[in-house]
Formats: sequence, structure tokens, C-alpha cells
Amino acid sequence: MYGIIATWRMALEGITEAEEMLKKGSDAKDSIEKAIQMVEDFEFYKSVGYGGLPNEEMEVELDAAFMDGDSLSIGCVGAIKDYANPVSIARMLSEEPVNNFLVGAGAEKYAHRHGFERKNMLTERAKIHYHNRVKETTDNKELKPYSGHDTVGMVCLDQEGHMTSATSTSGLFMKHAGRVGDSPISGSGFYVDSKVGGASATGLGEDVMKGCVSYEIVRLMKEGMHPQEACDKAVRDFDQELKERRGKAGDMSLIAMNNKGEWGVTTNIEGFSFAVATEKEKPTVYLVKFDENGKQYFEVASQEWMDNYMKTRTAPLVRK
Ligand code: SD4
Repeated sequence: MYGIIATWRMALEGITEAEEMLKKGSDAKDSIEKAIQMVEDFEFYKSVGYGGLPNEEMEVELDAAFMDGDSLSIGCVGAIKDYANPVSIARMLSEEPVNNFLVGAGAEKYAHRHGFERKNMLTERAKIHYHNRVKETTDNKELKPYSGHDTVGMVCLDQEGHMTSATSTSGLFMKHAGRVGDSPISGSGFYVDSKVGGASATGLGEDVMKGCVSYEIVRLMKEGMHPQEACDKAVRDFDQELKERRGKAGDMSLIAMNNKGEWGVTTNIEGFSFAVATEKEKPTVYLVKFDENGKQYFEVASQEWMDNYMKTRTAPLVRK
């Protein structure tokens, strides 16, 4: 059995390519890295890699992580600027004996030393988004995850039973310089153990980190829960906990896959989408919906939805 699951529609092209690789026997490390790179490289996905939205100083600072579920090795970068594929830097860091998590200038030095591609990640389109947001938020500077589409997080299982998890993001639009979210934090934005399965998150990093939600899902799967049961329990319980203690809970959407290729997804927001491909299921985008009793269900995205998605992502943008 093999499979790959990812947050958001934007992962579709990447997981489609990864599925082809997995089918031919490629390992979970190469497949997930390729899938994430494809999201990083596509300039119209405005919360990951090239074209990612900048911080409040109009600089694109990226976070990424890579985890090997066999050895539990982890590599992470935080607030890195001017490098094309943070996930690949994170992967190389996961192979180091120490110094696995580098941030800012240190991460950039490492990337430079190892010959990673330098690239100005700020696009003209992202600058327009920035200027428009400055205009809209002169009197409302509250931190909010950029609505529309966000961090890419994935879990991958290859035919040999090896598992990986990886994330990549430009984090919250208009974040402070140096702010790092949950995405490169082990147990929060991602976690994977090939003996069990893996999970990954998108949402308000500040809240996801409070509950180490990805680790909690893997822990519940280890106790015998199906990925869907584990996602439901971890996300619903923690959402409740935050509301009781703090009066509100930030956006949280979690995806998971176990080492049998079974998967689960739970969100506390409207409008979440995810993409999945397994030996049994061709690459598919699902939309998460809620019925009148608030119960979550999945719907395969229609062709119309898919067409509209790409149309709005690539539509010309006007500076207000
Ligand atoms: C962060 N979790 O930096 C990321 C961003 C995200 O929905 O996924 N936003 O907090």
C-alpha cells in the first residue's frame, strides 16, 4: 500500500506527481519532497514558497519542516528568506546529527553553503496583496491567518512502509518579522512515526502549538484509533479546551494517514479542502462540509469548483 495526503487544494498537482512516483516504487522522502517543491514553485499559491505573502515589513519569511518516520529524524527552517525550496533545506537538515532546526540568517548561511537555489521570493502579485491589505487594515491590525489557502502539510507512505511528513509556508500574512508558526515545530505542525502514521496541520499556528495537535493525533492512532477517529478527538477536544480557557479557538485543520494508508481529516473551519491519493484512490480533492447538526462530512470537489479555484487564483489583481 502507498498513499499521500495533504492540506488544501493547492497540493493537488504535487500529490499527483508524488503518486506517480510512489506507484513506481519511489520512497516516501523523495515523493513528499517533490510534492511540496511543486507547491513552493507555483507562484499563484500565495501562502507557500514563491509568491508567498510577506510579513509586515514586506519581506517573505518562510517556515518548513521535514520528518522521517523511520528514524524520527527532523529538519526545520524558520523565517528563512530568499531561498526557493525551504522543504529541501529542511530535508538536508534532517540528515545532520545536530543543528537540525535553523532560523533566519543561520538557515540562510547553511543553505548558501550547501548550494541551494537563491531566489527573491517576493512577487509583484504579492506586493499588490500587501499594499491592498495595508489599505484595508489601517485600523484593524489583528493577526489572522490569511483566509483562502494556507500552509501545505503532507503525510506520505511508500510501498515499503516508510513514512514521512513535511510542511512549507509563508506563515501568517502581515506577521511580525521573525515570527515562526507551528509548521516547523515538531508535534505541532507535523509528526510522523512509520510504526503508526503521521499528521500535519494548517491554521493559526499560535493555537495549534498550544496543543501539539499533530503529535496528539499520532499518539491516539498508536492507541489503536483510526486516523479519522484520532483527528476528530484531537481537534474537537482541543478546540473545546481553548474555547473554555480562552473564550475562542483559532483555525485548525488537521490531516492524518496511518501506515496502512487509511486517512482522516478534521477541521474547525468552513471552507477547508484537502487532497489525497492512495493505491486505491486516484488523486482527489475533497471539500469539508458541515450538515445542519454541525456534523462534518466530505464532498468530492466538482469540476466547476476546481475551474473556479484556478480562475480566482490566477485572476489579474488590481492595486487599490
Ligand atoms: C502558521 N499554520 O504559520 C501556519 C499558517 C497557516 O492557516 O496554516 N495558516 O501559523
